[in-house]
Amino acid sequence: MSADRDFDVVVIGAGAAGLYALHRIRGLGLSVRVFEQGGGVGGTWYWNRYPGARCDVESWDYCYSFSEELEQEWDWSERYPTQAELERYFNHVADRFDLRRDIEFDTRVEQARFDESRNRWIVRTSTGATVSARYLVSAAGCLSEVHKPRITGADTFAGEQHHTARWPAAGVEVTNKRVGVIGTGSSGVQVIPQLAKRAEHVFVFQRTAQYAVPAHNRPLDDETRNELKRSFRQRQAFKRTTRMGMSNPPPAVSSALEVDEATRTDILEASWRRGGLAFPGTFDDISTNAESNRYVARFVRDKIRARIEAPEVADALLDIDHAFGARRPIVDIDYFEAYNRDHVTLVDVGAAPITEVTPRGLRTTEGRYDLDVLVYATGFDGMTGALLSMGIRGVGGLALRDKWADWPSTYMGLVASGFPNLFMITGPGSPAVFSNVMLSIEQHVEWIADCLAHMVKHGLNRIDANPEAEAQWTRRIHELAARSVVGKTNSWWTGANIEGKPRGVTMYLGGAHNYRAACDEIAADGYRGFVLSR
Ligand code: NA7
Repeated sequence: MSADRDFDVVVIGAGAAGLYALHRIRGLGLSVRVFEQGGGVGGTWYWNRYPGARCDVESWDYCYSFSEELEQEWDWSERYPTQAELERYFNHVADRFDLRRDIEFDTRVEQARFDESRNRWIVRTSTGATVSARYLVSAAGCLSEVHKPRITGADTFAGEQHHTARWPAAGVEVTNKRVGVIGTGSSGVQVIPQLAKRAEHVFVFQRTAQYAVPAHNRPLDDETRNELKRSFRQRQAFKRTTRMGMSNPPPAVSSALEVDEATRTDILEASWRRGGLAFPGTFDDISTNAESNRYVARFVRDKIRARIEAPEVADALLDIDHAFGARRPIVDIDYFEAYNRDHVTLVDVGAAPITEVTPRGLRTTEGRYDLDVLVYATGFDGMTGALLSMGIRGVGGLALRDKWADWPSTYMGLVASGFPNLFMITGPGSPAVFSNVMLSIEQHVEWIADCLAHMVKHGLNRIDANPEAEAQWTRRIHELAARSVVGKTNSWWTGANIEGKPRGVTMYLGGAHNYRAACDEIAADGYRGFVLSR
């Protein structure tokens, strides 16, 4: 395969990671090409256009920190930014840093093969083009490969059907329609109350009951915005010292067990009033101490129960079979209240599974539901799905899919041995989604850019991971996961939602601050654990 064009670096994806990678790597004086399968920038925030779609990390944390000017000139309108606002933000970033001229939209990377004789990646795209690059940087995202379960008869449905992550830009008319929603993860929890505002009837097909924490969303006033701008540097510095990379205050006490019942309840009440993703960090030991976890889980259930009028509906919504935090916490806005409306029906498909989709609707083992619109809020093939969809082949023609058949091992989540010059941004083996992903993206991009600068400076052309260092790092990932409740149940966090996928937590759970320090140390130590050569 000969290349039509040659670049120093090809970046896959023009979401948050790809945009910053382009900006930063271009700043090194290297030639960069970005391929983006969507028609615009923003990644997750380009695709997830369903009603109610918004980030559940606060706007002041879910943004870049590399440019103080950018932060000072941009005004967030709410505590949690909507999809539309985030899409505007990423478009603003693309324009402000003049990024579009190096991005090819509507172009998917279909194959990438490492040419060992030249130490270059040969990349083939969906437009039929073949390009070569010294380095390939995957900014393909942790939650971008859509998961739509195979249900018998799915194609026979006569109404409209949409996945939340492929929602039409023109919207979907649900007024006076019977709508079915499969899935009650973060996407389902956001879309259901919105659909309920207009639909004639909403049937929610819930397989697994889940905890959720209230968002307490609010508009941001000028005073708050000015204060956020004033404290920019201080907050950025603080975030880098925390486990999750967010500017939430640290817990008042570390263990739920070190205080008496009344104090514990007061602390939980205060944290609940604040809401959002800070709640799982109310105490340090929620994810590692079963007793602390039980207290918190009971508190959350009681809070949720108080929001639901019908006891039998509350029972079904609270029939939760896992510890608090074992799955990705959900942040809700008016979700449970939706069930207090007569035209919203919860269908327990854990007890009576979906058997088929018919032209008229959906069948379970116990009932039939006539529908006009069917919504799949069924999530993603997380962490590795996008990377594995691309036909990546490394040294000796080894497919990444084969290397990762049993486990997606990497060194530091950055490079997988046998796949030289391929960097992953928030790849498996890094904190990735178990942290403020915007901050983790910046950390990876900056580390990668520094590494590229080092390679150029020293006339080096090839970087691979040492297999022994990779094996050791992978053991560390497993050890940390074994100590935590995180992932102690089926969900996308453990790959359990995808048939045939290896099971287990692939994220580094040791804290984003510790991970950052480890990456910096490795670089300072001459890229220990990596093999750099000409
Ligand atoms: P999630 O969290 O993976 O949720 C997917 C939902 O779809 C979940 O409730 C699943 O039930 C349900 N699902 C999937 N397949 C089926 C079938 N076959 N039958 C019934 N129900 C099914 O995806 P989201 O998009 O909501 O959120 C992903 C992340 O985005 C989120 O964690 C945040 O980080 C942002 P299950 O629980 O597997 O029984």
